[in-house]
Amino acid sequence: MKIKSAEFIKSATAEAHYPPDDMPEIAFMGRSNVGKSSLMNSLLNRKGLARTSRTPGRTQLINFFIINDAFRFVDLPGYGFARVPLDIKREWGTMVTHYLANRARLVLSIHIIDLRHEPTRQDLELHEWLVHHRKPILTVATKSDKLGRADLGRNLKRLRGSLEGNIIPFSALSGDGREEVWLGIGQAINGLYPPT
Ligand SMILES: Nc1nc2c(ncn2[C@@H]2O[C@H](COP(=O)(O)OP(=O)(O)O)[C@@H](O)[C@H]2O)c(=O)[nH]1
Ligand SMILES: [Mg+2]
Repeated sequence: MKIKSAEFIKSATAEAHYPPDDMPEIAFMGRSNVGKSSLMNSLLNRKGLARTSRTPGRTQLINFFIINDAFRFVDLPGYGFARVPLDIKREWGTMVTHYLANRARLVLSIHIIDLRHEPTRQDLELHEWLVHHRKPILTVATKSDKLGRADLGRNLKRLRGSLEGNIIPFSALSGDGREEVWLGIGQAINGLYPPT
């Protein structure tokens, strides 16, 4: 995919502030600090468009970006802070599932998981939610550069045993997996994902 333009549009917490549901959207989600912003920046060849940081941010906002004036990337807030109070966790669930359940033009949910570790309980809960609601899922198993060849193969096999659908190993450092992720996004925009 040639990126001609990529711009931040707006942040929202509630549906009233979403942009109109009038073009394909690709949503990115995962545990906070998993590498979500790094994946989005790598896909768009933009260093600072989706902010990356060492300290997991506390902002609980849905961020909309418009790409090539044709489709949107939607950055959903990360989950899984250890020290977040329960009511904020509930708020996360309500806000994110509301977005995911109500967007007619949501063509792909990109779930980012750390390839080094087993999926967390919340990773599995989100995955099950997406499967149950028949959302097209692409799992991106990130930070693959941190693993040797043998561990990479073993962890990927383990992930494929516990998650449904396509799983792509990815590294924001080397760009490995980037083209495969774009292939999935392109298919989704064209109504061809999951491929049969
Ligand atoms: N080695 C390596 N580090 C990564 C990768 N992706 C993200 N990181 C690092 O992980 C940390 C969190 O990344 P970020 O994209 O901000 O995560 P987010 O909270 O999910 O948006 C940062 O220090 C990144 O540099 C990757 O593919 N490989
Ligand atoms: Mg981020």
